[in-house]
Amino acid sequence: MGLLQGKTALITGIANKNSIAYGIAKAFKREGADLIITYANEKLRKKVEPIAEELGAILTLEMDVSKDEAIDQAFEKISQKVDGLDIVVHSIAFAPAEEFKRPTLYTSREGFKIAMDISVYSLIAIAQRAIKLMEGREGSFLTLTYYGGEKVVPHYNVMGIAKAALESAVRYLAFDLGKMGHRINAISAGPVKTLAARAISGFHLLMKHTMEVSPLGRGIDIMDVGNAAVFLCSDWARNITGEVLHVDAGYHVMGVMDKEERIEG
Ligand code: 0WD
Repeated sequence: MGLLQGKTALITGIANKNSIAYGIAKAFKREGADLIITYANEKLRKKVEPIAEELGAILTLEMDVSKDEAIDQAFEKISQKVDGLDIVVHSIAFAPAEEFKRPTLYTSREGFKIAMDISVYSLIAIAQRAIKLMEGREGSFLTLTYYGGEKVVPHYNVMGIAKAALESAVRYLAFDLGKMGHRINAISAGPVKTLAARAISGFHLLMKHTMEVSPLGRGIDIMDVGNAAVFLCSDWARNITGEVLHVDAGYHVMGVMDKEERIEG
């Protein structure tokens, strides 16, 4: 029997088969979960519908998290389809491309607002609706973050600020959701080549550097994240909440980064 047998999971943030959320959905499916898959807009529909079909999703629908009414409408449709929800995966982030091209010092007010709204507030907005479908269950929320929220990663800029806020939101929400018996955690994933990652200048150098200096000396893939997500959203993790789990081949434990040392040692 799969680790998520009998659970219904809402998965956001699949843009294509490179998306981290796709790895999570695949792993969830393997473990027996029923999947509800959302896509951001009409443009992504054509890409996401065949993926959802391949995964045997029980419902596939649009949910643009920048609008409260759109989130309400999506949850209305979800509540018509299922009795309840056990798992919600928030795998969404966005900042205007210009914000990755100039120093953080010159972040625009609008760019800051958009990054925080789509990448952080959306988690809170989704949680507000999802808890209504989690009554009587031990629900589990999961979001995706990156090391750039803890330390300076050149070019990550306003998204680093947003990830720091997101990780803090996970802790505050853990407190509120815990009273209802629900959990929330984050996975801090190492760099993965996705659509969102392409917006960040020098991303390939970042990937190379991470692979060279991380303790395991390799990169990660979306199934690494998917498998960790299965654990965090399963009953095996029922006393883990407010946590940020790094799936990064150990990169975050390094202080001095000397690739020669790792290779020769
Ligand atoms: O190296 C990486 N790729 C890492 C990504 C390392 C560590 C963390 N992450 C995080 C990202 O910051 C994000 O929170 O993982 C999450 C998923 O990102 P991803 O899988 O790297 O990127 P992608 O495949 O592009 O999926 C992100 C999706 C959007 O894709 P596009 O590229 O179309 O912006 O977020 C969704 C959308 O599907 N999204 C929205 N969904 C609903 N409403 C919205 C929106 N308004 N905006 C973006």
